[in-house]
Amino acid sequence: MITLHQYHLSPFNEKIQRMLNHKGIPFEERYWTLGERKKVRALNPTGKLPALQNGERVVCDSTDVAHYIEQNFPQKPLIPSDPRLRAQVHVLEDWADESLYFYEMHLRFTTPGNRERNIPRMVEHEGAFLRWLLAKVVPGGIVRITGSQGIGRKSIEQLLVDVERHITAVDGLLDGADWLVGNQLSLADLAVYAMFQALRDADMVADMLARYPAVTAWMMRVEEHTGTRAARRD
Ligand SMILES: N[C@@H](CCC(=O)N[C@@H](CS)C(=O)NCC(=O)O)C(=O)O
Repeated sequence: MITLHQYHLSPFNEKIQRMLNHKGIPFEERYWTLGERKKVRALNPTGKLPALQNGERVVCDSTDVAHYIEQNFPQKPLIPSDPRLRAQVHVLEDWADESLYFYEMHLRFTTPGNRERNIPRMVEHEGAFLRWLLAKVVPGGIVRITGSQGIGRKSIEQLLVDVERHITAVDGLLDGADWLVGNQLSLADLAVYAMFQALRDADMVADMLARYPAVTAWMMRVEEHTGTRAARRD
C-alpha cells in the first residue's frame, strides 16, 4: 500500500492526492505535526513533505513524486511524452511550486484576517503547548521565509496586482482550451490548481477568482476529473 506523508494545509498534498485519485491508485495518508519535524527528517533529510512511500521506497519532493507515480503507474497519463508538451507541463508545474506557492503562503498565513483564520487550522493537531507557541511564531517565521524569497517585502496591494496577473495568465491559457497544456488534463493543471485552491483561502483572492469565470470553471473541471480529496481536507 502506498502511504502519502504530509503536513497539514500544504498545497503540495493536493497535487499528489489528485494525481493518485485520477489514476485510481489506492493510498493511505499519514499527517505529521510540526512538533514531529525531527522524525520527518528520517524520512526526508530536508525535513519537507509530502513524501510518498511505496514499501521500502520513499520518494520526496512533489515533482519527483509525480514523476515516480507516472513511471510506475502509467495508466491515465498526466505527463505527456511529446517533448514540447512535456516541457510546457514542467514549466507550469515549476511556476506553481516555486512562485505561486510563496504568494499563497504569505497571503494565507501572514495577512490580517486570513492569518487569524488559517494559523489555528495549521496548528490544530499539535499538542497544547506547541499550539500556543506556534500560533505566535509561525506568522513571523513565514514572513522571514517570504521576505528572503522577496515577495514578503512587497505591500499587500502589490501582491494582489501580482496575483491578478497570474490569474489573468491562466485565464489566457484557457482561452479556447479546457486544459492548461494540450487538450487533456496534465500535471500542470494539478499543480496550478493546488496553488489557486490554497490562494482561495485568502479572502481577497477568493473575491478576485470569482471574477474569472473561465478559471473557476476550469477549477471545477479539475475537481470533476480527479475526484474528491482523499479522506480529509487536513
Ligand atoms: N518543493 C517541495 C516543497 C515542499 C514544501 O515546501 N513543503 C512544506 C509544506 S507546504 C514543508 O514541508 N515545510 C516544512 C519545512 O520547510 O521544514 C515539494 O514540491 O514537495
